[in-house]
Amino acid sequence: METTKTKLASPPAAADLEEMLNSLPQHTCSWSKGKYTLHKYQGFWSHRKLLEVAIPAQQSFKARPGDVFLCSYPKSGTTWLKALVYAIITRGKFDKSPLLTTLPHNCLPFLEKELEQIVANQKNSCFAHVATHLPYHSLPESILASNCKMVYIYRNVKDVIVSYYHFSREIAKLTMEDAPFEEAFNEFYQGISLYGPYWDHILGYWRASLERPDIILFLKYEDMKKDPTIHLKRLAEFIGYPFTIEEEKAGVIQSIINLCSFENLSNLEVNKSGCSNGFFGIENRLYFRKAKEGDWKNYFTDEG
Ligand code: PAP
Repeated sequence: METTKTKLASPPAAADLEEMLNSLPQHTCSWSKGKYTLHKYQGFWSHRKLLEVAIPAQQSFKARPGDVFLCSYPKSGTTWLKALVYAIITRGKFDKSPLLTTLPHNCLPFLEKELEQIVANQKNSCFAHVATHLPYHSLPESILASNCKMVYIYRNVKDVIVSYYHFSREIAKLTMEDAPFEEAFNEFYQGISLYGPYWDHILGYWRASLERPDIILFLKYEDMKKDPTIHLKRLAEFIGYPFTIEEEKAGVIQSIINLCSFENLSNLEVNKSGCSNGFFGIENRLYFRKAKEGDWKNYFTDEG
């Protein structure tokens, strides 16, 4: 795994950041008709716009003990995890939950996009719940130094590839005919994908979790689908918001599961027709495609 860090002593000035970004290796994905370019930084691939925030975050972000980080490789269940965590920490008013009118991504901030908002929120609130796709080795050092808890969600890699293919193809506004799946698969397999290589990403967190099981919780998308109750209880307990017996009896767990289910969220007007993830102008519906385990079978050959 290539993890050589480009060390900066302090947050880079805009011109230095620009120069550094210009010097990074670039790759325009072959399936994308020139529309999807990734930059390689500290051994992983990302969009320039995300790096423009991630790099200063690495240098200046001061995590506090008690902050919780929701970590994932893209398309592994981030939207669901964000919705669940938000519903856990704001439980009590399900019929008026902001999740009914707001994209889950806008309920909890994302480190590589909303750094300024996160820092501003630190002045008002006790603890933050922040999402990130950064690999473990590239997290801001304060997250590790403060022993912040991390929840890592992962998913069958073949379904991740299919989900990633459709998401990035739609962002590039290409049809399936114009963006051959086989080419996207080959690049992913070679490690060239957003926040890829995939295996470096998952292994980085996995190895760290073996050393620090008390601060990193691994959740598997498919297990959560199969038995959401048990995993929601683990999640709530881990992030410091355990359910009381009274809450369990009152059906709070089931209410959260229902509120955050794909069926519920994907049918909300905001998630069907909104376009509120301003950073890239991504339509909300793109975060809610099928949510089926094993969709890869429709794309892979027997050898795949
Ligand atoms: P992101 O990394 O861009 O935020 P992420 O949420 O991790 O994406 O992954 C999107 C996948 O989660 C989609 O899978 P699919 O392409 O195979 O359909 C999406 O449908 C699925 N998803 C979104 N919301 C939910 C949910 N509430 N429950 C289960 N799966 C969901």
